[in-house]
Order: sequence, then structure tokens, then C-alpha cells
Amino acid sequence: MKRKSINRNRIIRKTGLLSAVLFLSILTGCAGQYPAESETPAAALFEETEPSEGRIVVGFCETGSESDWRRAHAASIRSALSEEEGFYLLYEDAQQKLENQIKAVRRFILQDVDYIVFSPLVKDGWDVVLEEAKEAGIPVIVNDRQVDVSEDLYTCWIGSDAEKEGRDAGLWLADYLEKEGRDKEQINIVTIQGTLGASIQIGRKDGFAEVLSEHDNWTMLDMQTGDFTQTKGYEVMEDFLEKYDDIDVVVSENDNMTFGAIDAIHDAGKTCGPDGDIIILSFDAVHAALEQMQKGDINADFECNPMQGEKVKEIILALEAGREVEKKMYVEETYFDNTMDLEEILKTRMY
Ligand code: GYE
Repeated sequence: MKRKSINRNRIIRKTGLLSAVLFLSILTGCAGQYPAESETPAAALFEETEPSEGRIVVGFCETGSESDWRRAHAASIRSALSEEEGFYLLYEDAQQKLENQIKAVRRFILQDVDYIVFSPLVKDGWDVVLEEAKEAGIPVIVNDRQVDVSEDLYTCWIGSDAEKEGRDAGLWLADYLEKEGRDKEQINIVTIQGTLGASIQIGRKDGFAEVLSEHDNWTMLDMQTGDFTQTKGYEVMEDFLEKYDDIDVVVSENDNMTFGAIDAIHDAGKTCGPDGDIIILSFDAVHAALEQMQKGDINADFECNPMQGEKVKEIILALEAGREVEKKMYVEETYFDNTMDLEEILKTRMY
């Protein structure tokens, strides 16, 4: 397997390339994080030891830092692909903007990294840049959310089964309403959606919709995006509460929007959770959300496991060893509700 430790020949070969990276950085107004060797006289480069020497160079682009989940995911990637583990990680944060993410992937191509890993903000818009990565011969590992491109444009994908999460939420609700003796009642639902066009958002919506379609007495009153953030979750919920006075269930497509929604519900003088006016279903199951469930504000939370760094590392090491990897791999996930021993669960929870 090729290695991006920079030797004499490589420096000679890369001088032009790195100038191009610098030029691109100036154009985009974004300095790449790769050391700017192009500014160093060529002779001096021969004496220098590259920080990437002997390491596997990975360019990783995160969608942003919109949620607790995202922070846990980024930390998991950083710790798995660390220097101690033999990696040289070029980390970029796209700040929830597709154009930033595409630019970052393009910089990784110019930097001629060994692997490109990224968590795509949305499904669409990836054909051209992934074609470029393919032409450059750089393996691409898509992580967390999915891309809608021809399968030969990436090596593999690893992440969550979003449809299953959505379906599980619907099935949980059906079961809960039955136990509560409300299975024949009219049930009004609103959804606070994640970033529109993100595969995880589409999957959670579609999975829940499958169960919704089996219940004539369930009505989806409204769906609006809160972009996976707490602030927007609050705003969307505030709007729903102004428009509808008969909301029975809130499906919130991530925990941070749920935190905002709960605040909006309380500020409107209403209550939520098992003993409240509104049933709350959430996704992610981060620490703070399970604590909020302990307080009685959330009914059920469908886990989305952000600890994917080790899996990404395993995939890279398998590829390095020349082994085949599966095209699609799912991480294991479960759900939590307030019938469980949350105190015990929280003791060992890593995120
Ligand atoms: O649910 C959310 C985040 O893509 C699985 O993105 C991820 C989602 C997660 O910001 O909190």
C-alpha cells in the first residue's frame, strides 16, 4: 500500500502539487491544514522530517458541530485515527455547509491523502467531486450519513440504519398508545425534522411514515426543519404550539432539537413526557437526553451510535492489508424509555 510519508522523490513530485494547494487555499480563502512546505526552499525540505512520515494520511470532513451527537462522533474519529494509532489526520469542519464540505474533499484530493473519510451533510451533490477522487485513485469511506451516487464512486459506507430508527419510533408509539388505552383515539403528531436532504433525516422520516400509514387514527399535522440544532428546535416547536392546540406527539429527529422543543413547551405553559400533555420521541440518546428522560420530559429515545471511529479505523486497516470490505455496514443501536433503569444505563454510557 502506498504511504504518504514524504521522501525526497515525493517532495520533488509534490512541490508543484503543494503550490496548487496553496493557490487553492488562497482562492477559497481557507488555508488547508497540511503543512505549507511549498513556502520552504526545496533544499531545506530534504532535511526535514514530515509529521506524516510513515503514517496513514486521512482527510476527514465532519458536517459541522450542530449537536452533542456530532461532537461525540468527531471525538471518536479523532481518537481512533490518532498519531499513536499510526495516522496523520487532516480534520475539517464544514459548518453545515455543503460547499465547504465539497471544497474540503477537493483539498484532500490535492493533498493526495491516502484516504478520504467524510460525513455528508446531504445525500445529493457528490457525483463530480467523488469522480475526481476516483480519478486520483484515493479510496473514499463515507461515514454516518449516505450519498446518492453510483456505487463505484466510493469504497464503502458505515453508519446508522435511519429507516430502522424511524420505524422503531413508530412501533414504540403504537405499543405505548395501546398500553395507555389510547389506540383508538385520534392522535395528532408533529415532526421537527433534521437537515432536509440528509439521508439520516429522510430515513427517520420514511421509517416513521411506514408505521404512520398503518394507523388511520394518527395524523401528521405538520413537519418543519430545525436543522438538528437546539435553537431551531425551539423556534419550530414555538411555531407548532402557536398553530395547533391539540398536539399529542412530537417526533424530534435529534436530541438537541428535542432540548429546544421541551423548553418551548414549558415556556408555553405545557408539559411533556410520560406524565405530561405531549408525548416526546427523540433520536440519538445522548447522555443529556437520557438525563432529561430521567426528569420525565422525554418518553422514548432511539439510539444513534456516534462511536464510529474504531469502525472507520478497522476499515482502513483492512484496506491497507489488501482485504475486501463490505459496501454497506451498520452500527449497532437500541432504544431507551423511562421503564428502564436509566441511572444504571447512564453509568456506563460513553456519549
Ligand atoms: O442524529 C444528529 C446530528 O447524522 C446521525 O446528525 C447524524 C445526526 C444526529 O447532528 O444529532
